[in-house]
Amino acid sequence: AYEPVVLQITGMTCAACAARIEKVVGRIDGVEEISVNLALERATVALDESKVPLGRVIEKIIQLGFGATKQQ
Ligand code: 9UX
Repeated sequence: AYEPVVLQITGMTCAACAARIEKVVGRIDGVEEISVNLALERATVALDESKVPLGRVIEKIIQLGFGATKQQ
């Protein structure tokens, strides 16, 4: 299990947005688990950064039309 990273996600307007992010990001090799919370505008991602850097996950979410930044 990998330490989860929390991302702030902007631009989600319906529940299907969250499901779409979960589906696409969840298919990336190296992503162990992703859970998107629409109300909190937050994604929790457990990933193996030796397989997929966090930046690639963020880029993928942006490609889908959302904003994504690592939460500090
Ligand atoms: Mo809802 Mo989101 O109709 O990408 S799926 S707005």
